[in-house]
Amino acid sequence: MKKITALLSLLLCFSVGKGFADGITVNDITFTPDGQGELILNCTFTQKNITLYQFDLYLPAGIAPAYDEEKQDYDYELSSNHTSEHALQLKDNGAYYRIVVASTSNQIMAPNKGMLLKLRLTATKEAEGEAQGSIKSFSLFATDETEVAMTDTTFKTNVHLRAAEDLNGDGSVNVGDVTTLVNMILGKAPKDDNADLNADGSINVGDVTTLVNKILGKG
Ligand SMILES: [Ca+2]
Ligand SMILES: [Ca+2]
Repeated sequence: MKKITALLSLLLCFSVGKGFADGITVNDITFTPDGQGELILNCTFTQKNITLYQFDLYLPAGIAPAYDEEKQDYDYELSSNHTSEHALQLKDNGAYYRIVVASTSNQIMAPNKGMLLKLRLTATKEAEGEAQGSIKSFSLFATDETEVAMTDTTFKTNVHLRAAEDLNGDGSVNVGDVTTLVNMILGKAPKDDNADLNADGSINVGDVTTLVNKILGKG
């Protein structure tokens, strides 16, 4: 028992003594039925005087960074350790997205631990199921031009989009969706653009027929 305790304290000393290595981790992403997901990068940076970082983001087919039409920019959040001078630049290079977070005036980002970056993603039908993405060539740079490279890392993506006919969003297509559709037609429920199931531009009894046929396996 003493030996085990001694061994445990030795291990503890070792892990404490090792300190924090610079590194990044990334979450696996489960998308909502509407195809929304969030890539969250967490980090431990002990390197001082960091002004910028860059990496290449490889996403499975059918998944892309979300674009916010209102902001006229990609939909992302930087950690509170960034100054207001820091901004994200994203370039679609075909096989991957190169992402650079830099300050326009070489502002230092405080040494950082925890959430570094949140990037919102959207998934289409093409991405349905499980796949893998990766982050490669992650480097951060300090004011003295020191470059610290991070180990490449991977993450899983899980996409299960809602069927067009699943109007009440409960994961299955059945008579419950007919009730939702009829309520939309009667104005008792807000109309959903997805409810135009026969794609004729209006939501009416024709869509009920299409939905019932689908439930009966005729659609
Ligand atoms: Ca349903
Ligand atoms: Ca219709």
